[in-house]
Amino acid sequence: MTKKNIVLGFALAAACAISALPAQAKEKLNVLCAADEEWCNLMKSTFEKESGVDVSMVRKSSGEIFAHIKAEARNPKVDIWWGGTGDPHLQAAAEELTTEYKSKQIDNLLEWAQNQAKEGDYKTVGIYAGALGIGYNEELLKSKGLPAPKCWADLTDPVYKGEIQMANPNSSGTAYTALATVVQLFGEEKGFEFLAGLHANINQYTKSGSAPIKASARGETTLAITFMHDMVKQVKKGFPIKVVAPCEGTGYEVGSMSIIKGARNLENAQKFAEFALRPDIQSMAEQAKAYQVPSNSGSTVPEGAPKLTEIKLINYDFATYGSSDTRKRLLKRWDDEIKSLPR
Ligand code: S7P
Repeated sequence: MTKKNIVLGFALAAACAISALPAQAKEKLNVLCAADEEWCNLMKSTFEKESGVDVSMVRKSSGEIFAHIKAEARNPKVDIWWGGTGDPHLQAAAEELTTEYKSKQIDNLLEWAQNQAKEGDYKTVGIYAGALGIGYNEELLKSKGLPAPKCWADLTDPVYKGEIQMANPNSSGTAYTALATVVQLFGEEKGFEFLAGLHANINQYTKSGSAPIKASARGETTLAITFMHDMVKQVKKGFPIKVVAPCEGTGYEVGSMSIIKGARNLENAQKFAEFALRPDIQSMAEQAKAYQVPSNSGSTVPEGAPKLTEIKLINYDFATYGSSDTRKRLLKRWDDEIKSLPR
């Protein structure tokens, strides 16, 4: 055997040995996302490109995510919960389902986002805000000869029988915000009387909070109760949707993010949390047609986002309505006294 052949033989053996080694495992992150699918996907692809981390992202509604992480609490597979209304994030914090993480950017966040973090002992943080409203398809409303609603109270008028859609507050954070809003506006007894009147006019309780305004845009329901920014999305798409800020005042959400207690990919979850709070990343929301108000004071507010300072907002009590006891009790009462009523 020549010297050249021996060298070649060694090189070949080394190459075989290297190819037999297991491929370096890719860094991973498991995210549950409660914002609209388009925004979830943009966050996933941008983070993957920037970090090289392999992201598995699943979209679910806020109440469903809460139930998911609670069911998995002993053996969590999710690392971070991004988006969705703040109340179930606060409930998760109180039930120790999520873990403390104080972002380096906390001082750059607007007051409502910092308050959310303080309220949840830094086991959650605000990432955006948006107000609840009434939306309707102007063409459909006109063709049916229906009056334009201005107030929550209008929605119990029998002229709207079968014309209104909202989500189920058990699965949807949007609909829980609606439930908590009317209870805060009218008091619990009167709030439930209103919900019973509203129920008589509901054509469907959907699973996802933004589904009713999408249905209204398609002409499948005349009116919808959703966040106003979800209505703006349909307006921007060219649908004849009218956005109404109810005359009595309305509730709002502090969309939040929480790292799951026992996250297997904790470092990557923290990396994602910092990424999601950055102004350049929050300013990308408009690309995904998301019109919430971002939480970082340096972020650009999307063109057309409902101006929270111009809407009559209630002083939404996040501590009470995000607490385990109140959320569980109100949902049970809604199931027992409203959902079961005939329509
Ligand atoms: O579409 C965006 C948005 O309205 O969806 C979130 C919502 O909680 C998720 O939908 P569900 O009502 O189905 O839970 C909001 O946080 C967000 O603004």
